[in-house]
Amino acid sequence: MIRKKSILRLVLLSLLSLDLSVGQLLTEETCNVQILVPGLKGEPGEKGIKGAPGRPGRVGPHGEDGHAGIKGQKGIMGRYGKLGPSGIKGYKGDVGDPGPQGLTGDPGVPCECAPMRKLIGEMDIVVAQLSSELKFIKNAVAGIKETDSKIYLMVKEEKRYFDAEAHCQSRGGHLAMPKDETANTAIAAYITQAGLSRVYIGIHDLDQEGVFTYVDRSLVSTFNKWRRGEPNNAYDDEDCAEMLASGEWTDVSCHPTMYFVCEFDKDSI
Ligand SMILES: [Ca+2]
Ligand SMILES: [Ca+2]
Repeated sequence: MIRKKSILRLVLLSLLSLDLSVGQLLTEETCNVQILVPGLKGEPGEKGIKGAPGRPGRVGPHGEDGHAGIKGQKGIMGRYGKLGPSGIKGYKGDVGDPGPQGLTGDPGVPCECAPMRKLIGEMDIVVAQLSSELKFIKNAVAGIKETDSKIYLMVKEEKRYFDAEAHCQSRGGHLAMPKDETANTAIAAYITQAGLSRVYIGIHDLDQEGVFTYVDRSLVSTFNKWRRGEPNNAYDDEDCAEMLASGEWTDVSCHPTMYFVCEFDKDSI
């Protein structure tokens, strides 16, 4: 009986203690909810295994230009190229030395020389006639012009004014001095027939600007053929004169070279 009571007491005490423990636990749980405290730092973990290779990175910026490389060695000679075009024909060479004398030929056959001589004589006459006619034609083409008192000669050599006058004087004349309509017309026709457009004539104002004289120093007074607007002493440098194919005169510079016409007095020839 006593033993049963003891057991019951123990049970009751256990229940009481259990109840008391639950009450304490609830009280403690209430406190734990309101106050959170971090735990202590854990121990370091073990080293992980090596990861898989990463993705390729982005393309980097353009690098700097490299330095020139070292010159390579000379290559082997290439194949011959195609034949080029023919060059310009060279100059004719000097005449070579005379060769050795040839062998003596066979004797000739005797001929009737008289007819041959006659034929050669006749040919000489024809050649002489042709030469005479050729001279006449030359004179007619290159020829001279003349008036009653003057002979005019076209000189187809380009010269400056002073050289032209010197050329005429060296032949006993002067540059042409058209002092009347007849002379002027003859010279103008000469220019036209020669296929030229202008020639120097013997008129200038070298002694006094604006006062034109012929090369024999006689004054250009009553007769003149100045073109309209001439003489104008253009660029302050026109002291000589030319005649155009139309027969008109213009004052021009003395420096350019051109053809010219000389005149000669018939009386002095
Ligand atoms: Ca002048
Ligand atoms: Ca002029």
